[in-house]
Amino acid sequence: MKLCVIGLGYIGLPTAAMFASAGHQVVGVDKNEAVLSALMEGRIVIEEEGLGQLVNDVVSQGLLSGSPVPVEADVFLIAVPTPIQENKGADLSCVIAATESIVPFLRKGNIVILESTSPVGTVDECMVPLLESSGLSVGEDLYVGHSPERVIPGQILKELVNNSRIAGGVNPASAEKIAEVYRTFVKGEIFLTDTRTAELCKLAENTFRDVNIAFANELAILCENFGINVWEAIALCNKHPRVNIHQPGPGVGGHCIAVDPWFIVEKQPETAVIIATCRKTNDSMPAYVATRVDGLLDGIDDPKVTMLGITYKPNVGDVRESPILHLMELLKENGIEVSAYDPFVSGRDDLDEDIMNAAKDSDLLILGVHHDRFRDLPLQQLGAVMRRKQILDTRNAIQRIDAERAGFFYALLGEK
Ligand code: SAJ
Repeated sequence: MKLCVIGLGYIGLPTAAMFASAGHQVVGVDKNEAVLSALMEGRIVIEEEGLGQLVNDVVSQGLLSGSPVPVEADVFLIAVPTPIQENKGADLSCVIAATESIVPFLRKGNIVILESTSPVGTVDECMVPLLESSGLSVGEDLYVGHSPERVIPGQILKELVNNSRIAGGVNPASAEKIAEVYRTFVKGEIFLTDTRTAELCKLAENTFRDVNIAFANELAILCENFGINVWEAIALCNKHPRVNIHQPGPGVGGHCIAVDPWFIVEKQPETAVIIATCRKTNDSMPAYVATRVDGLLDGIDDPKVTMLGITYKPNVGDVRESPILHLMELLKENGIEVSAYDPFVSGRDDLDEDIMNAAKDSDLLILGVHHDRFRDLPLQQLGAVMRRKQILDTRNAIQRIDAERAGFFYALLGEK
């Protein structure tokens, strides 16, 4: 098959490369010059295990190439950003522009798949009229639908192949055609449904996670007030065969879990009450952690804190919507000097490249992200350069006994 993939970001590029490695002819389209020129040289500008090698292979085999504009193809796949606006509404301008850009190239029998996470109704109400401006009828001449991805950054290539997928079509024939396209490399099962159900499922999957994280975060504060260690309580609860309470933390980041629930709220704000409340609970965690920091710095003149980890989740370099960046802003607004260290991030002026520099003369270490390599911090050495030996663990990642042996006062989110 010949595919034209519009949008070469975290999802579009790995997906394009996967289709190419299955032997299809793939043209990747992106308006970002840097992405295209890197692709022409078989290089990538995002970071994902194994992706660089895969792209290099399929580009050198001539199976994947880049273009600033769409080309005629059998299948058009749209994987462009659907960012959230200030008013928490979805910004569909990229989806609209991408859809308009392929209209001149559409031919009878083509398949058009939206992969971008979008509010319910985006395909039917937003894309279909634009596609029909080609004079082709959607459902008969064109097979159209939505197939959201479920991959987790850091495991994208493995999950693209092994995860099951939903193929939501404007009609059953479209759903089947979309499933056929993915079956050329997806080993996971492909479930057929309609477009609106597929759009809702993607949002519901991530909203389920956000609501459960909010429950864990609320439990953490309740347990502090009860004088209970929430981490111990959750671990015991989860011994129940049907209970899976998630992990508390300093907030919810990333461009998925922190965003997708709002796409449901936007459409039915009067009904999506629990969903909106949980979003606000998770978004209130940086401020809550800031109050714990204030308590630990009480009475200290010109305090300095050191943030260990700034990414939105462990072991990746992605800082998008990171709650730690929000926490750092709050602390600076409270007149606290903030240094930061993250082994997965470089080239930021608010980061120290060296952990000992970051900790120098500091009054408090804050464990913000539970990167695996933070499990055995050089606490003795860090304590030796600090003004006060205190650590606030927001992820239950540090052993209290290790911190206390190194002479630290150990504080934990979810226990007082
Ligand atoms: N988090 C917690 N407590 C938890 C789990 C996560 O505080 O128990 C926080 C993380 O620290 C992070 C945020 O939530 O800040 C999101 O973390 P995540 O592990 O959900 O990672 P994502 O956003 O990269 O991946 C999610 C996944 N969705 C689900 O697990 C339902 C992934 O499968 C999706 O494909 C992805 O969103 C997406 O792109 O939609």
